[in-house]
Amino acid sequence: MRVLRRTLGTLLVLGAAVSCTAAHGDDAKPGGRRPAALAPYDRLLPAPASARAEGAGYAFGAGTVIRTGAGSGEEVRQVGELLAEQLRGSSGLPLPVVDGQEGDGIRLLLDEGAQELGAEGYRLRTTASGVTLTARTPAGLFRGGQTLRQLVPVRGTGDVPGGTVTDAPRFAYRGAMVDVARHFFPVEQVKRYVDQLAQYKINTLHVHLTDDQGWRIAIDSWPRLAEYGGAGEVGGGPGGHWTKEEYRDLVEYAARRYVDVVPEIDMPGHTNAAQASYAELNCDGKARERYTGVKVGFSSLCVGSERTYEFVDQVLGEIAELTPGKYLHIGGDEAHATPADDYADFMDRAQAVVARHGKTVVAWHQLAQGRPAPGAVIQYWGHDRGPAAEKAAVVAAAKAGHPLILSPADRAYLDMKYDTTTKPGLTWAGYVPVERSYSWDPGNHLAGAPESAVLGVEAPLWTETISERGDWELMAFPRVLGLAELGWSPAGALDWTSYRERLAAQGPRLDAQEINYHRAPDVPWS
Ligand code: TNX
Repeated sequence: MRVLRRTLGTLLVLGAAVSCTAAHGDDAKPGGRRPAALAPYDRLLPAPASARAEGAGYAFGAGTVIRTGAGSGEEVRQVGELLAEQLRGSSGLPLPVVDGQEGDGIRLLLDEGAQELGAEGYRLRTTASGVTLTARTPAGLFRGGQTLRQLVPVRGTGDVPGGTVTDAPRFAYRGAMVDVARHFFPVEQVKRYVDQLAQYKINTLHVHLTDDQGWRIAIDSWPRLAEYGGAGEVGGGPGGHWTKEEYRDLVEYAARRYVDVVPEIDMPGHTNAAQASYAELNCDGKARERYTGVKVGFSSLCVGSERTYEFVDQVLGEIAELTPGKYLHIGGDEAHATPADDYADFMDRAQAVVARHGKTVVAWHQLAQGRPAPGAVIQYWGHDRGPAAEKAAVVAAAKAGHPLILSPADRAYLDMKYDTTTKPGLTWAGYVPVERSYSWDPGNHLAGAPESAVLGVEAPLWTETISERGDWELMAFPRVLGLAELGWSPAGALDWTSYRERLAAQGPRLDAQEINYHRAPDVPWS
């Protein structure tokens, strides 16, 4: 990847310089200048590693077909079908998917020898005869297809301008998290989010499936978890849970979009819903009441009881069985009701269970103050004013070889209010306007942690104050697009002045998709 970055760097101006066509007109409007319309290759979001407009364009219209190479296999065909479906939605064109590369149109070409493109990179070349997408993997073709969607008109048909994009991600892990425990949401809503995210090249969906207020996934060996522990939520609503069928369907839906689902079972704290479902999970043998408030840190599994570890093993076993991806998130945050020694002992055993089920542990950064197992991934959710000791432990873990996922709460937390006027949301990490959520570099954010330890970024959406889709989207959009760019684009492309104009250019696309986004005053929406 580094080699590619260097190669691409010499090939062309990186994103920051790409917006050279953006004249900064002075026709002022509140909150910013109105940007002149950006040319298509200048407004891509996330900014690609390199993009150059040149030569004649391709007329995307009634005659356009999508060509998947004969013999390139079923998966490429599926990528072609999905791209066709997406482009039909905006253009109304028929866009048949056909075999064979000969002829005009949109061509999907698998080139396994294109090492420089890596696991998700692609090249997109537009000439008068069509658009050719080349990648080493089907995932790369899918990512390139999402770029193409930004080069065609938001609605209808028109020219794709001539040019070349050569692109690959800076970080392997580009995630978003949803908390379906504080408020329950059906799988359909999560699928909608997957579509919204995948178009900006996010490749991981972390689902926070359990917490004090609800257990949202069916577990065959412990059925009351979902049946009883899932039947409630913050504020006293009915809650709900996903069946295994629904969960598998979500995993497959996401996989078709090259989005990996990472399930989280939060332990040993945040477990009241489980402790309400089964008396035997409590040290005093008494089932807890279900909880509909928003406090944290009051619950704990019974660390000294062997029954607890049977529970952990059976639950994680069933979750591992539902998970094709390699990561399993075991929480580990805010276990204030678990003494520190017990916490470390519990996490040792929970991590061993994950390994036994063939998965790699992800945990919130409190694990760094316990004993992270070799290879365990640490998810940092601290903030600028957070305790130095916590940061030091995370930095030490990074230096010892633990990969980091960065979700700094005062930048990446989508449940923080934008400003004083935001209705939903919390403020414990401060207000997070769009500029603040974008303006940091994951490569050097945590002083002392080497960039090589950074696996990527993730934007969590906690739902204590969010119970419907409109608020979910309002909090996520547009900030999650900035996180997508921080995860994908080269460091040299990260620039607020350029970004805000490219973000503004996404407005009509978000409108067309009926996404309820925050019209942030720091962005010059047209
Ligand atoms: C902290 S982030 C939590 C969550 C809350 C969130 C609200 C983390 C690992 N723990 O339990 O929902 O703050 O912003």
